[in-house]
Amino acid sequence: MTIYDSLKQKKARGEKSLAILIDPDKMRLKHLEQVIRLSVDAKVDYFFIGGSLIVNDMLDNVLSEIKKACDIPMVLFPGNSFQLSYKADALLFLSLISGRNAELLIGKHVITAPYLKMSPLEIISTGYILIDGGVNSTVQYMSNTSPIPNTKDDIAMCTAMAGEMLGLKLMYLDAGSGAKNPVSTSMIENVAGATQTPLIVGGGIRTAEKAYANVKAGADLIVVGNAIEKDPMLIKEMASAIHNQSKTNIPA
Ligand code: 1GP
Repeated sequence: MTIYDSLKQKKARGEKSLAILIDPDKMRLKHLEQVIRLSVDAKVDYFFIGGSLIVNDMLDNVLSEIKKACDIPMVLFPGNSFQLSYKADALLFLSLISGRNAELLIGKHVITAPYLKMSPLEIISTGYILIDGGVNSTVQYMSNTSPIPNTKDDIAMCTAMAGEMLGLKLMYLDAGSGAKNPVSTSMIENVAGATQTPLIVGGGIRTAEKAYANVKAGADLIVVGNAIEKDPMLIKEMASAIHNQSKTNIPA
């Protein structure tokens, strides 16, 4: 079964998923081993691999390490068109629909399409919606776009609706890595209520409580990066809160 089909099936069954975001530049291999081990134990659903800017050439190494150690699917979440590796299982083909930078809406896609067509990767078209996270994020700077203000639920909702009508298969609400303010539950509720595509939410999620609130509000897949890099022991409680959709599993 494809990763996209599994996401749709889980959505239909009301099951929620956790993806751990691994920035190949930031993660040391020793630390990676620990993150993989804890992720397998906690039944983490996906690894997302990517960063806004990758300076060191560690992408292939990181993918090989993960593949050697476990079966958790690896999804490329590319910050740019150079972040491509056939060692992954799938790629989020991101269109930055919150922005008005034609290159990131369609331009880069035209250039990469023939390479992706030849690749064994599962390509998942994704409406990437950047929300103001209260800090100037790397994505904001690199993409030269303005994020949607975090109180403007209606803009996020209409953007996701348009993305779905254009045929994008997933929506990703992202406050940006290291966001001070993660995406609000009211925005998640509004977007989830107006669209049928699986909904990914990430950026600045630091606690199991927030992850739980997000899935209750309608997010299907929660992405956590920074918080796990700082404290890999969080993986277990995040996964438990998301999979069980229960506050009782969140340690006090
Ligand atoms: C960023 O959604 C991801 O694109 C994850 O953000 O690193 O803040 O968890 P964090």
